[in-house]
Amino acid sequence: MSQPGDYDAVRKDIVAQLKKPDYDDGSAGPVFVRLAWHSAGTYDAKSDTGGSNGAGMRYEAEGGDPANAGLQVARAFLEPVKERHPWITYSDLWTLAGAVAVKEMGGPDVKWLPGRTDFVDDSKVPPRGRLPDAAQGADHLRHIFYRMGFNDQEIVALSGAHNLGRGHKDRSGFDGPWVNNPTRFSNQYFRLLLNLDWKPRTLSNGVKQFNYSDPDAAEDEKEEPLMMLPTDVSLLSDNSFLPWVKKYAEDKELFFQHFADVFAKLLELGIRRDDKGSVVNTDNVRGGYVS
Ligand code: CCH
Repeated sequence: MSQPGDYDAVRKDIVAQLKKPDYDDGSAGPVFVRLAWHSAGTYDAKSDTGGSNGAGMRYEAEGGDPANAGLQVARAFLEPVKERHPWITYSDLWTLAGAVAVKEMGGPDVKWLPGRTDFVDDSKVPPRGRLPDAAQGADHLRHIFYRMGFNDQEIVALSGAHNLGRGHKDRSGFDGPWVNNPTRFSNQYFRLLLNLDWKPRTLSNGVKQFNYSDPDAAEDEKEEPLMMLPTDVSLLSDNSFLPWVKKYAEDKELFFQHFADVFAKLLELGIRRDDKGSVVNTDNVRGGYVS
């Protein structure tokens, strides 16, 4: 067991959990990023509820939300880290795992601060339905992300996380990776979104997505098709989103800077700190928490 507060020791053990030769594309990194995002993406600025405080996904009410299907895998991968550092809260561990995974997969340093607390029961778990629905379009993205306090540029920067990982038929119903190397953080998602010919495709489960297959590949060399969600493709037909897709496709450094800022902001939603960085009060965690 490490000293309470030794976050570097926790970071090292998260890194040690990333390599998973028999899982997906060989890394737990993408699913850690998704866990961090879904833990935070329930935030509602108006009522100041939801957000990464509380680690509500430990309870059926949030963990069993179909929008969170598959994230139990990420939580299970992190359980040995919690066992070695029992002093860290789950809410800190899940958000830190997202930041560490982005960096380890070649992305930017994401500023991360500790101090989140875990719910003692499920009475403050946010209602279901606050996470985005991939079958929808630009209006829906605005509805969801404006609720958290993000603007159009930030929505596009956040979408760049789809450089990582894949859709799973047994989780969301979508199928396939967005890019050829889904465990390497880059701006490839934006370049492919802009430049490939995305064809609508209805999968055998009735789910509608967009696919691309290299038409020049020989039959025996055909790779798994790449995919885009309807929400991803909606970024192309929106006058305010499209310029940012183009900027991030052209300028990897700009994307990395903006992604680092917006991912850090996401992980902090609902958390207030003093000028030393200590959590002072979180109105949305009034009562019912353990520290
Ligand atoms: Fe996402 N995402 N995401 N996403 N996402 C999925 C997978 C990942 C939407 C839908 C889906 C963000 C925004 C959105 C990741 C990070 C982020 C899947 C497939 C769907 C569906 C899930 C499955 O089947 O396993 C929608 C809609 C939005 C709206 O904007 C944001 C923001 C982030 C992070 C900043 C990552 C990473 C994955 C891959 C997970 C994996 O297991 O490989």
